[in-house]
Amino acid sequence: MTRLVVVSNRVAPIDEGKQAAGGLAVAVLSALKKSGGIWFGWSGEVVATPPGDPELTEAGRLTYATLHLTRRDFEEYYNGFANSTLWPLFHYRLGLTNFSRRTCEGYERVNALFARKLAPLLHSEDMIWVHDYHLIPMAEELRLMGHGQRMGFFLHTPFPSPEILVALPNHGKLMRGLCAYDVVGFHTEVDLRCFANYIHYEAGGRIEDRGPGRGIIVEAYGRRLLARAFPISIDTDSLTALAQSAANARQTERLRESLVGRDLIIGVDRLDYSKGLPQRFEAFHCLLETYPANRGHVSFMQIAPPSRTDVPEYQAIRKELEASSGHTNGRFAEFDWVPIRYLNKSFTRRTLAGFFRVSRIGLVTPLRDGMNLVAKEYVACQDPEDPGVLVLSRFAGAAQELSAALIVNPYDVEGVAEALQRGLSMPLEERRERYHANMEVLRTHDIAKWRDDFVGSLTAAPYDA
Ligand code: ADQ
Repeated sequence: MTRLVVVSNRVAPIDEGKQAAGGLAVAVLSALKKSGGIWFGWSGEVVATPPGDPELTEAGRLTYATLHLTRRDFEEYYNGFANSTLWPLFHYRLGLTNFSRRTCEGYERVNALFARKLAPLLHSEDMIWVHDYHLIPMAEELRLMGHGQRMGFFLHTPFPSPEILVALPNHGKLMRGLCAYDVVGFHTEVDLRCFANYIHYEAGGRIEDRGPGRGIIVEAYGRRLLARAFPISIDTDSLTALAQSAANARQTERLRESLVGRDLIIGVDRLDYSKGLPQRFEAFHCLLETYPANRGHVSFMQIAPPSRTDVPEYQAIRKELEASSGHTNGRFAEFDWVPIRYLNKSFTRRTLAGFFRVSRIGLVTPLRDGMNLVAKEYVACQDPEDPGVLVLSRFAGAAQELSAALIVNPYDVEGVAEALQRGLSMPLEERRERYHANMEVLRTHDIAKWRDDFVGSLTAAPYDA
């Protein structure tokens, strides 16, 4: 049987029992268990001397292969080109995009290193599935070494419009690398269109449309490949069951008691400038200013564990949010009510599921997001009898599917405040209708479908004329 080899910057926690394992880890693990295989990536450790062979850990039919990075590689590849160049650029934030040839070379060097360290572990019949913007050049590196296996790539971020992408000095080389795969997957049709436009207008390639939802065949840089939208999703049924079981858990009870009958608006995001948190805090401030009846009756809880703390832009946004929440709390708090509860920490999936269930509104307002799984998780965790309302940014990939949410423009702070007011006063019947419409989507498009669609497309490669 064909083995699957998954390559991602980080591998999921090897202890599968860990509740922190997210949707992606669950999907990849289930695919790997089905076919047996390898999960290859960075160990998360930074070391003084260049790494030797990957460390192998066996878990049934699955092998984890992890590699340490040197400080220089970590700075140039991870903090540098991946998170200070590609991440902001792919999220349409040209102003935050730093480019240097030094970090770009570091990125290419680590991709070549990953390919060299992976190569001895590969069999000729393997299928290789590479994840995310950190590792775009992997396939090209492997092909240069003579590997002819089927290789697929999935991009977890948005794919930017070509007008944005061409600001990257090495965009041509990066896109040539992307076309070394047999299958390239994006979250949405919008991302796919941006990619097709790049291929057509910038790379002078050919596009063949396979019909609605079936992707396009791309001919460019001397290669032929399938590019398609594969919207990632969640393990809907098990999350719904988890939320049900967490409905009366101790933490959920404690949260409910602390609210003393007030409504809760919840936000859960990695602390990242793409998530629109300053605008979101402002929108809540605006809600209290514009609709004073909410004062003392509605609280907003934002859970935002810090991420990428070595990158200066992430330190800056943290400071900004501390000031903003302090400002709103100073302006409106009463001796028995605090408007914003702002928490820089992580919770288990079960605790979050319980928190989602008691929240009247799930507020998900990224300025750009590939998909945004929190939006889907919030819906799946609701009580069908008394569901809350999802307020969702039009710039999250999830908005393409969850059209029964209240869709907002996160830059329009007053508009978001209006949507919050509408959500808070929405009649039960309308809440149920919207919930059922969104759940319909999540039941048919869950994480297993994402995995099967992608692996199925890769199995069908190559896409010869
Ligand atoms: P992220 O930018 O990390 O993912 P998201 O899709 O929302 O964003 O996934 C975050 C995950 O972490 C969710 O499962 C969420 O429940 C969990 N999480 C967040 N805060 C947490 C906390 N405090 N405690 C515990 N768990 C927490 C990237 C892209 C997205 C894309 C995903 C998957 O940026 O656009 O949807 O990958 O492809």
